[in-house]
Amino acid sequence: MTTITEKAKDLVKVDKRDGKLALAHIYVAFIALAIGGLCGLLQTLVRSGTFTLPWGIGYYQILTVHGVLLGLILTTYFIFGFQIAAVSRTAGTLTNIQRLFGWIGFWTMTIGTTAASVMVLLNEASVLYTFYAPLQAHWIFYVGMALVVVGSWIGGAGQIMKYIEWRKANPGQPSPLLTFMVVVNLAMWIICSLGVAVEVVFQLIPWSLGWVDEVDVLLSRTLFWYFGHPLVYFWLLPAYMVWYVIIPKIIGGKIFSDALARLSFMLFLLFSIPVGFHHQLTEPGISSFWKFLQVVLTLMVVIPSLLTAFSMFATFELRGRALGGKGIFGWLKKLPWGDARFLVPFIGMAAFIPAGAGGIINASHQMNQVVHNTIWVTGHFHLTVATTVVLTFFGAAYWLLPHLTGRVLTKQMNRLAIIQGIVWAFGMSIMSGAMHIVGLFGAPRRSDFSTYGGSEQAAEWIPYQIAQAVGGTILFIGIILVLYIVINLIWFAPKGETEFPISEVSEHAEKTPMVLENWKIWLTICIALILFAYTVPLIDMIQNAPPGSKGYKFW
Ligand code: HAS
Repeated sequence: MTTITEKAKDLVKVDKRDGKLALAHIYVAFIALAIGGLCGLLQTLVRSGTFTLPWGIGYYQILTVHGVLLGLILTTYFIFGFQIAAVSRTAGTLTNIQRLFGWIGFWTMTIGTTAASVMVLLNEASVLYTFYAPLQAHWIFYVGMALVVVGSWIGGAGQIMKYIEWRKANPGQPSPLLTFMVVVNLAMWIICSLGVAVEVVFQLIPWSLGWVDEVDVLLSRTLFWYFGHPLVYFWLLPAYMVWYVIIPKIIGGKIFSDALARLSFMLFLLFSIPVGFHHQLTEPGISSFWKFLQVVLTLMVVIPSLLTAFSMFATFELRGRALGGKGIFGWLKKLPWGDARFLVPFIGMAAFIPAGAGGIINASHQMNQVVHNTIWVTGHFHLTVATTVVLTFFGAAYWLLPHLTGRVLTKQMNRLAIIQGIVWAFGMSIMSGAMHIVGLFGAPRRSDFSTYGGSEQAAEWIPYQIAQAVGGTILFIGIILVLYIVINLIWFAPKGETEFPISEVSEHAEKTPMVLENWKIWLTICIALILFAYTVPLIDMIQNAPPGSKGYKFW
């Protein structure tokens, strides 16, 4: 009897109308993967020194397409698709108004994405994904990016409204864990994206339209990184949602601790925003005290990741031992290695161990002098976002897509997905490994192939750049494989029922204290920390502003 009830519970379906909204986002994400991934392959080929782009296409043009489509569009759209499905599955079907917000957000973001992408493709905005001033893009590019942010606010509001509705209907009870996590991620996103919105609307758009001649470069970068670092956690937290809530169910275990999961998310809300200066450690104009303070806060934001690592190890070990695993590592053998829904995200987790260590190196003020603006940093973010996060998203797509399309992942597709994960890990180890090593030899990031006037040092970098092209080519095979699986799951896989796995919390876990859901406390601390870390340096930057810069277009 219990089993039948359990089974029925497992097959709670996301409402079809919500599923359609989620799918619309996920389709755009995978289109971005196809185009952005192709540009990535071309970049590594160009940098190997053996390939020239045809038809006058510029290196920085494809680098911008790659960064914008993969770093900003693939991530944001997949996250929104996943979050909509997650809220609908755990807090209940969206109301018509909430869904309408979702659709308005989707179309606003999509109009913005199209406008920005067209300008990049026309070579009017080869400013890379950080769109650093004084490089100046066409104003339509900036308006497009602003629409993506505004659209995400509107779509996000729909998800938050569902959470508020749930809390009102269930006073005194902790909200469903997955919905709670979605709301933390959105709160962080909304607070941080205010920074980039101010930069784009008040600095970059008037400057690119010629209404003002000059831009304050330091201020614009500071506003960007106020947004840019929490942005990376906006990518990471949905991966953590999958690790905390979905993976335990897939392996047949339970969530180690609901309270610990919520605490770790709240710590991300507190510490992921007041840390942007760790991207500006080499910039003049910010005093070393404020840099030091933000470095300390950066090391605080490592703590919730360490909590997550602990929690995941505990979940795996408990399950492995329950299945009879003995000895120090015997439990590892008992995990379901043949299940792509587990293995692919697991590869992402394993990659996060060296990736996170690299992040701590970056954040350490002195060591940052060695790696800043070298291709080491590119190696770092290909391990974090392009492996840990993206492989978790792929692993999630292998059950989410068939759940939403009413199909099943066949044995053959599961096998192919496992091959895909292994191909990705192999290609990324070569590419990101070469980037890390040659970065330590001083090879710059954000740069086209050059022998730097026949310099001996630059000649030493070339073998590593060839290794990056080999790794990049293998990764591109990985992209073709994932796109093949995704197309199969959307249109061709056999019809059937696929579970949206949601784990239960372990019966040994402590009760979740309601203080973890007291937004007044957490938002107050969050805003206090931001004000503490940014007020004085921002006043200083504005009062003692260096001369502004005119716009440059080097392409
Ligand atoms: Fe970073 C630059 C510091 C995490 C992304 N980062 C970047 C850029 C990107 C990026 C895109 O302080 C480049 C921006 C640009 O274009 O200029 N980063 C950190 C730190 C962390 C960190 C301290 N970064 C991320 C994540 C990203 C990301 C996550 C994307 C998703 N990063 C920096 C700094 C820079 C930087 C400087 C500027 C560099 C410069 O000079 O320009 C931390 O959050 C990392 C903490 C993580 C850990 C790992 C915990 C491990 C876990 C896995 C457990 C595994 C299990 C599996 C359970 C401490 C949770 C079991 C495994 C078995 C093998 C059994």
